[in-house]
Amino acid sequence: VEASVPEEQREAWKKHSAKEFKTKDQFEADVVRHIETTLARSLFNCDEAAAYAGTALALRDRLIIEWNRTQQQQTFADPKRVYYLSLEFLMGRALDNAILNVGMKDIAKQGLEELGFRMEDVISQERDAALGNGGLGRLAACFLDSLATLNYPAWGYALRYRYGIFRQEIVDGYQVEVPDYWLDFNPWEFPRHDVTVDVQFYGGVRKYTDDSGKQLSVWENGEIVTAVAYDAPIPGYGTRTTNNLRLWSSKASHGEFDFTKFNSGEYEASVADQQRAETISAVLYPNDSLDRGKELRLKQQYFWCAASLFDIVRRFKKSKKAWKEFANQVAIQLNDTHPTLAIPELMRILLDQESLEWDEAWSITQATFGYTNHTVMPEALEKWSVPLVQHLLPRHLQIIYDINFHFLQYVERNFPKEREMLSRVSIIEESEPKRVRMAFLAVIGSHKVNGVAELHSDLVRTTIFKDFVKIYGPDKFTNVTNGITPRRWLHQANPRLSALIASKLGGHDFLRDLNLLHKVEAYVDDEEFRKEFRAIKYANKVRLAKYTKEVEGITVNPSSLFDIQVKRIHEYKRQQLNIFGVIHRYLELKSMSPEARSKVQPRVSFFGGKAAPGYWMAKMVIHLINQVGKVVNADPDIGDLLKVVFLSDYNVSKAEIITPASDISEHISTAGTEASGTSNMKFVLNGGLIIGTCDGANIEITREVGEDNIFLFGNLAEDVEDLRHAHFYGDSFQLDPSLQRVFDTIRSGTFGDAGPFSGLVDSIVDHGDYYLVSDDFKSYVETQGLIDEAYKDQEAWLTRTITAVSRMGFFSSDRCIDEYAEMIWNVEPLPPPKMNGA
Ligand code: BZD
Repeated sequence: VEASVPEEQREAWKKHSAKEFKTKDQFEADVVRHIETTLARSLFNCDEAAAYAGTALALRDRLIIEWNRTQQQQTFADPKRVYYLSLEFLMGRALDNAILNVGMKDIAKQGLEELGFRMEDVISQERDAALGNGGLGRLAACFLDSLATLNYPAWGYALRYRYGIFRQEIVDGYQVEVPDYWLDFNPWEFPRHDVTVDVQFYGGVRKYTDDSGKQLSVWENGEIVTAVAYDAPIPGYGTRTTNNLRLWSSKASHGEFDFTKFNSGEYEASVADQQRAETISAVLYPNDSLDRGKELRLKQQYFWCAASLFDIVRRFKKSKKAWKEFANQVAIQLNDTHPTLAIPELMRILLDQESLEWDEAWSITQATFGYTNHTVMPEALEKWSVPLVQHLLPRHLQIIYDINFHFLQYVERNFPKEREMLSRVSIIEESEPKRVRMAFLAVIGSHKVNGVAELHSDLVRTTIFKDFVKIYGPDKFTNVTNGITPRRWLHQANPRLSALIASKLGGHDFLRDLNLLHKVEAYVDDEEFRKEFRAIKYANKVRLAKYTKEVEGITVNPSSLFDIQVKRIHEYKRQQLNIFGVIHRYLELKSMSPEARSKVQPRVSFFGGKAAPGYWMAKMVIHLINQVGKVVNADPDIGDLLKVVFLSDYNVSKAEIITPASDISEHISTAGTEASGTSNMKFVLNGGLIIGTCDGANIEITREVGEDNIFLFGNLAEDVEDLRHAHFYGDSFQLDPSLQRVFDTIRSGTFGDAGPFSGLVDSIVDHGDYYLVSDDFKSYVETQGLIDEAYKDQEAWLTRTITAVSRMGFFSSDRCIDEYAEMIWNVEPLPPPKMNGA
């Protein structure tokens, strides 16, 4: 029962109810009050860290007022809500974003100055919330920003990892993983010690007959772990809607210690229990492309699904609506297969606890869930061993088998002549041991399945889920091309460009309606506009050069062409193609006459990204980049003509410095492997061009910006299969001579001990070149040559970049969210809350 203040006493509350600061003076007062009282510091010992803390706490007060009102409003109106279940939210920093979204930038900047601090320095004190690996986690974060901005009643659900993705250090050119203690000080979260859920593991299933003679199952005698809610406010831009991101933290169900055990002398056992429980939400798994089938990962998934569903069902039940209304009140989106256990969990609740009949429970479940696929690569599709699921979640395994039974019966009835199809589409793979195919369960348990770019969604329909298209018809499968939030990726990361655009468009409306950018195209020949646009790009490059000097100790010339590839390190993303191209460039430069060299376009090749700790090949790619950098950067023949930089510990806040500084960024995956990519959109939006393959969203970027404003190369997805086949069965293949020379140079020890690099070279020469590096090398190098030439004509280059920016409106995550809302969730925005007296 919720406590509520009686009507007669509410006047006093209203009088004292928290007020948000509106003026610089009020802002300063709040900051100083927090520094003096919350932090117990003073003007004699206030460093930048304390200034950050004080500012964050002042902003947080303000967010929390709007957050409370939004939640009250939503409780009152009880609209259909969206629940975005993602094991990852790569949020980055919150302070700058909060200041911009509530429109307090000038006040905060001036206020901080009056208190003796520079806003940039204060902001950079914050640690990133790095609760994600890469694109999937960052997409979830962009979606939260759009959901709030568009006033959709929406919650994110995830885990509160004590350690986010590891910090990357480079030692002797190798990646070293260091723990990320991001929670040391986190003003953005609110522990809700009163919002807990007990989650069960292991145990057994008992069948019984109730009073009415109905057969029921109950899951019992398991081990209980408690989930505690931690909430983080998600402010929309230019609206009072402030949504909630709820993160679950695990703790022992009996609190700190089991006192029975403790008092009976089993001190160690009691502590061990506690630690075992806390382990569940301790670490984010750093693998972004390989399913390792670890028990703790499955525990994380269930813990989070069970706590979130309990919470969602609890909220629904408060409204006293009938169960048939559930899917009219609740839309749950599964971000990849990681939350797929939510499907059997909802079934368990409906069947075992609410005593619904199977058919009704199933139609509610299917109507509730939508599933987003992010990869078609087989090694990344989750499959859990049946014995493991049986042991950890015995009741869920039964339900999964029942779902499969009903599904296969349906298939059998409808496709009686296609008996081989049954084993192909079965949720249970008949391997040794048997495995649960989570992607199939997600498809079967959802009413819509979407890919994240057009090509990817086509591949989803024609490859991994081909049979399901036949079974369910094509309408169940759809596309929602990814997008990015222009608030963080333009306004925040590139404030000067945002201001320039605003000055021409008469305000910042384009940040809420990115299609308005098309009006920028009218200024493509405007000399004053061009001058400022060029100056902004240069300033952003100077900023990255300064950062590179300070952090990596490498001097780069900001007048060079800045070529950037930052993303997770993976063979399919082909950083190896890039670094082989760099080596080729180096060798070409070395063999040129001074006269020829003087005509060469100087270039800096930046790389950044983390490798999964157990992914040897990816780690060797990082090593090769660093070793090449050491040799090239110190070569007096080369000077500024070529520099190679590995930017360590790539993360969201670094992306905000890196993205606006590119001339060219690289999105060069083997065609058909990169589901969408989202950094490609960020780079173009910030006035950089792309070198890319016909893959993922590159294709739609080309459609939007025009073929003249992007540099495409390489083989097409439709040819990949034949090319792979040729590597294995064709006549012994001839390596392109320049790639051969690159390999010879690596093997000769030019970049240090060649041993570590043998796997990289061999995978291409001896092991079938799965990612088709050799097939695309020539076209890649030629295209880089075209880029050098094109860049020399600075005026034409500028025209291309401005044109491209003006055509990027489609890639706002606001557009995605509206598509999800309409096609998948069937939810409407709720007008933002009114404030006191407003
Ligand atoms: O998702 C990425 C895809 O590779 C990108 O092409 C796409 O743009 C984004 C967003 O749709 N996938 C991931 O980032 N995947 C993971 O991070 C991941 C994490 C855990 C387990 C499996 C995959």
